Amino acid sequence: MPAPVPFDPQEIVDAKYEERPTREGVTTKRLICAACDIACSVVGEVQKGRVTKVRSSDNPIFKDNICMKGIVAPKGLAHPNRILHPLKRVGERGSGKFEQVTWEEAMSDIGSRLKKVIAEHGPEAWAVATSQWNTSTDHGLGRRVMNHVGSPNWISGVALCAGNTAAVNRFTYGWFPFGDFSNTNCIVLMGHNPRRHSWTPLYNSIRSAQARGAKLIVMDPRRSSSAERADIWLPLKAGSDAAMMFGWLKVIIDEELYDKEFVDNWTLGFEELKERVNEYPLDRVAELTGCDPEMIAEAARVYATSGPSIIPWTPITDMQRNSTSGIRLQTILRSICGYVDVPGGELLQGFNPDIVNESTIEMHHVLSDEQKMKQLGSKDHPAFTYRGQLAFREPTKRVYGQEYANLVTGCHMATPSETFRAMAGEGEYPVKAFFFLGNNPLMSYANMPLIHKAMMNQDLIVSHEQFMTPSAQLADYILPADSWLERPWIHDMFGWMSTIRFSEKAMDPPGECKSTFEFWKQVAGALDMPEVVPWDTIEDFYDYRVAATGKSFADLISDTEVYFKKPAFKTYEKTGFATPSGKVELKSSLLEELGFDPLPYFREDPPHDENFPLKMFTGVREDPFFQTGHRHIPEMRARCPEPQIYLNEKTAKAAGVSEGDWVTVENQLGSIKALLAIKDAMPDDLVRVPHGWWKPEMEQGNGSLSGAWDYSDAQLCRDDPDYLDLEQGIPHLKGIPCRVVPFRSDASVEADVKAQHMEPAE
Ligand SMILES: Nc1nc2c(c(=O)[nH]1)N[C@H]1C(S)=C(S)[C@@H](COP(=O)(O)OP(=O)(O)OC[C@H]3O[C@@H](n4cnc5c(=O)[nH]c(N)nc54)[C@H](O)[C@@H]3O)O[C@H]1N2
Ligand SMILES: Nc1nc2c(c(=O)[nH]1)N[C@H]1C(S)=C(S)[C@@H](COP(=O)(O)OP(=O)(O)OC[C@H]3O[C@@H](n4cnc5c(=O)[nH]c(N)nc54)[C@H](O)[C@@H]3O)O[C@H]1N2
Ligand code: SF4
Ligand SMILES: [Mo]
Repeated sequence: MPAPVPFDPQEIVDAKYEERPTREGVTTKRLICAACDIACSVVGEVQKGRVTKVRSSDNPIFKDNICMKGIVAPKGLAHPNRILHPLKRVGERGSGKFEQVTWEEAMSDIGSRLKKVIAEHGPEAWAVATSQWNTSTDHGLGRRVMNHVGSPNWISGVALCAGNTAAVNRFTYGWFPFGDFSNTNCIVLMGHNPRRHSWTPLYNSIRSAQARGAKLIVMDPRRSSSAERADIWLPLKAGSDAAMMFGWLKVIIDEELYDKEFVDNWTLGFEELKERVNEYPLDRVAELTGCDPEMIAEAARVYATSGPSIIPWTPITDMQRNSTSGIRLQTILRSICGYVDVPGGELLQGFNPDIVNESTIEMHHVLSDEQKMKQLGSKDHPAFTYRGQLAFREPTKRVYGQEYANLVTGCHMATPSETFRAMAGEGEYPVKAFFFLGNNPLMSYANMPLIHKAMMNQDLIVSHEQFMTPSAQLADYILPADSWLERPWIHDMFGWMSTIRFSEKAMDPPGECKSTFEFWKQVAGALDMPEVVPWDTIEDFYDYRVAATGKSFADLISDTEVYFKKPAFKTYEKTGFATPSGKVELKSSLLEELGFDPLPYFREDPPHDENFPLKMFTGVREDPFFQTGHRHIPEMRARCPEPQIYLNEKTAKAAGVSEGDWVTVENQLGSIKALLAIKDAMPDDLVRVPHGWWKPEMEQGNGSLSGAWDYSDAQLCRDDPDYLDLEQGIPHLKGIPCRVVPFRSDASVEADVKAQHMEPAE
């Protein structure tokens, strides 16, 4: 998620400011924080070659954008747990025993073992998992090396967070829009709940918009802090967002609140859509969502009549069994209300023509069509795979000047579940080598037991990491990664916006830590293809990327904080939309070709199972940590020492548990333990499960995996067919059946599972 920046370059230019004075011996560097993935522009104070402080920017545009995770970063990254040297596994896989080796020794062995896997099983037997959010300097080089080797099997956390939404948005209008927060009249948050210390720039943008008079509509089963500030709060049932949007469309179409001219001139499939929408009268929607029909209608009217309004991207609809329909319904609402590519609406910005974008660096054209079609997940859940996105090549070239637009890196991915199945020996073909960078794969997808099995079944696992995560504990080699304080960075807003920002290198990396640029350069060398990453240094590589600006990277970074393309609106009037028809496809020709319903729909929940009477969701991110990280920092842990689940009083009572108890949350797949916090903001029968808990202080290696087997939510996240989205194959993390019981040991959970003859999910 990139931080919203005002879309008008003039505002940036006008934002003249003076830097605050610093103490003697202190120099400052302009940085982009990567302690989370929203990328605030901040300042690093450097003393004697080390960053001693991260503080807010003096630029009035950015000055409020900082949170506790950014401020504590110099301390967190200097922690003794930081991995400083390459490590090689010496005991059994998962024994947690490693010895120090050199980068040269590691890379030489990695090169020969990877070549062996490729020779035996084909290049597709090599999978890579990353999360572009964190690796930050990968810049598409991983895909580039993989494409040259011939492997399509790249997966990422973005499959559950914005990358998949980007891919699905293309089916309707060919690009992934970004909301114009600075000028909009109404903001609709579907669950999405930015806070002062959770995606701070978005929180600030929403607050500023409200202060200007913009309306706020929130859909959230829980009375979240955003819900408390909203003009309208729709307390819908978890997982029912797509049904809610059908209700909105019913009102907007019946009451003719849509933009008729835009619909007539620029959309296809309106009549069919109308028929589908008629299957969702408000009383049915009220039943599916649990919300009052009058409130549903009122919210729809406010959205449709406020003038340019935005439905910002939300991770909530990225993680539902109706994800594709949910995301498509958002695109349809935006389109028929006439909010696409207008000021205050949803901006289709395209690439910045002056910077070599990551999609170009990735060189997708060198991977043969035959290898592309082998991408795992292509057959059953193709939406964001090469197969699903292939037909965008021609339209994307027509509108955006190049065939491949890997927006948010999510448009040519393998599906994670299919990849782990193949790694576990249960897939279409074997995958035997697995690399991960800036990703904690064991805990960052669904079905942790399967992922564990998959990792234990590998011939070679390589991790590029800063810390000894549970996933890294299973690796053959762990290579020490640098951090955002220790390298320069070009932030291209994940290709989502045309704004480019720059971050300086503030200090040298400690020990033998190296960037992902170095990592991929060395992997290319070890595979005897050094020409694939031909630049000597990261600065050379950046000079190549910015050459069209007429400046070197060093000059640009010293002059420029933000680099803009001139804003343009309604460019589709000249080029058409980047869809096969050139129109907004309310009925998707491509989903139809792929064998799916071309219109959105709502799949109702599987039948209620009285063994698991509650529903759980993963989420409500914790302020002091980012995802599975940061648990090692004492100042942060003190704020949130243990994983907590939330229940309301009534539900807790029915489950026989009370505030402060250790409890077990369990379902057909697994169980976790957590402390119970009673929250009256929770509705009946809903459980909040925190994401990403492990304890770096606990024993490493198989057995505990530093507490991952005790606490990680991925043990409860199912990926059997009932709980996967059909088109994308991503799991349902918002409304999974479960139960909460007083804490009990694993052995007693297992005995109970056997006694009830419960079949574990696949
Ligand atoms: N079960 C389950 N799965 C989920 C979610 C969930 O709620 N439940 N949430 C999803 C969401 S929203 C997201 S965004 C993804 C995130 O999933 P991940 O991308 O796996 O996010 P993190 O848990 O932050 O793990 C990132 C790892 O990168 C390391 N790292 C940080 N900076 C660098 C760097 O500069 N270089 C390198 N090499 N490594 C670095 C950190 O130490 C950390 O171990 O997970 C998704 N997966
Ligand atoms: N401090 C901190 N900040 C973070 C992160 C972090 O780890 N720490 N992670 C960042 C990342 S990568 C992400 S993706 C975001 C995620 O952050 P948000 O987008 O805010 O999402 P969540 O915190 O997962 O959940 C937000 C809300 O969704 C509601 N909800 C649950 N199920 C449903 C449903 O089915 N429908 C609807 N409409 N609402 C539902 C919950 O009640 C909750 O209030 O946070 C980012 N910000
Ligand atoms: S919100 Fe906090 S952690 Fe995220 S980029 Fe901004 S300062 Fe860094
Ligand atoms: Mo995310």
